[in-house]
Amino acid sequence: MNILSINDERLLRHLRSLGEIGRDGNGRLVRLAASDNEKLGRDQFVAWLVETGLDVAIDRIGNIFGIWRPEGVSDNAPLMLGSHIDTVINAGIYDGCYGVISGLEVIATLKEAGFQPMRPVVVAAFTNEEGVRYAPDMMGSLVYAGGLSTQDALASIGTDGSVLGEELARIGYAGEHEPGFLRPHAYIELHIEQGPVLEREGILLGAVESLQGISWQKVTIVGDANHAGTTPISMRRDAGYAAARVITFLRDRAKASSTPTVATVGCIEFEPNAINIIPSRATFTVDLRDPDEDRLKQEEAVLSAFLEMLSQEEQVIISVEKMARFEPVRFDESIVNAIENAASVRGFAHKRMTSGAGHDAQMIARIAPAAMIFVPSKDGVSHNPKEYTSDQDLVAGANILLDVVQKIVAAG
Ligand code: HGY
Ligand code: MN
Ligand code: MN
Repeated sequence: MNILSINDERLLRHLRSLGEIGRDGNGRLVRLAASDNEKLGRDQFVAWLVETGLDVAIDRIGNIFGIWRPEGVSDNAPLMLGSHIDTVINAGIYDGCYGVISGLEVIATLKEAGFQPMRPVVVAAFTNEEGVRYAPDMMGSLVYAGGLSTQDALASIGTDGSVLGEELARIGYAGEHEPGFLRPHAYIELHIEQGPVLEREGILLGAVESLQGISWQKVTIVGDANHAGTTPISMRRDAGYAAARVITFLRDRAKASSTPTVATVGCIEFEPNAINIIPSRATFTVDLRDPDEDRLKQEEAVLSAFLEMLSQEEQVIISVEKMARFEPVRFDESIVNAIENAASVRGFAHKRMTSGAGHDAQMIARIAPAAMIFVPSKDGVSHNPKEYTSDQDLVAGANILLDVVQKIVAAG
């Protein structure tokens, strides 16, 4: 059977070249949603879409779509591929970009081979998947799936005080299409695993069948500023110390647990943030995740009870703001099967997995059958410039995406 393969050199060249776009003065890759740096990445992606002969559409939340509409099938619901090209701070070059570039590469390969799909094929780059500048994460795909109104999303205030809608307009990506304007027949996202499982088990492909629940909260603790030298410990209302107790409580609880629950405090700020003043205010984020919804709910309740106790004990005022909350998602069994079969045909070792990270697929799964394909991450590292996946694994993953796409669009 003649098995098509993607153009390895073009895939890797596009990936590397996008990885060089949006580096700051220290050489760190920082393409935060709707920033000038991200605009540069968006512009490059759109240029590649045009080069590939695709129609380009941008919706009101700035999601970018490259659409291949072969003659005679353009009215059928499209198969959608994609991911995101915004990054975290000091990012690697594969997170998100690999799925977008591979989706483009699969379409280019099929077009060059004269393949005749029974439906259009679209590659999407969703806005603000990372949620670093504007919460929640996976925002563009969440809006696309109807989980957040376009208006509310555009009104989001960033960590830098900017307004998302104004930023999208400023960088020229406030599109005119209504989010959701293309109802996908199915959605497939190729992504690096960003965890240690595949590498540790020596397996090349992950057929991702589910994705864990995510809870993001912002906690504010208010105490009293006072002199670091003259104030006896017994008289302190120390917001900084109280925050430290929360961080260690979360870590100790997750560490002691036999469940896959994870807890992370990624951002923290003290006020007035001076060496010789007891902090009057501590603001920090809590990221809780668990594949089981009931357990995740329980972890949220346990944290809330701990904060209640802490506010009494330390005589501080504690308030919590919900930033994002997504339940665990199960992906489409038939697509997961197709991924496993494609891996078997190519003789690639594969396993079913749950994703620890959030992805656009978990949002698009609300409006269409969806699933993901993972390839290994070296040392399980991601959200870090050391993020790395071998060229061989990158190409293998893109070829599996190509095989699954052909299977899905060959049928009516
Ligand atoms: O938070 C996440 O899991 C994703 O990287 N946005
Ligand atoms: Mn990602
Ligand atoms: Mn990420």
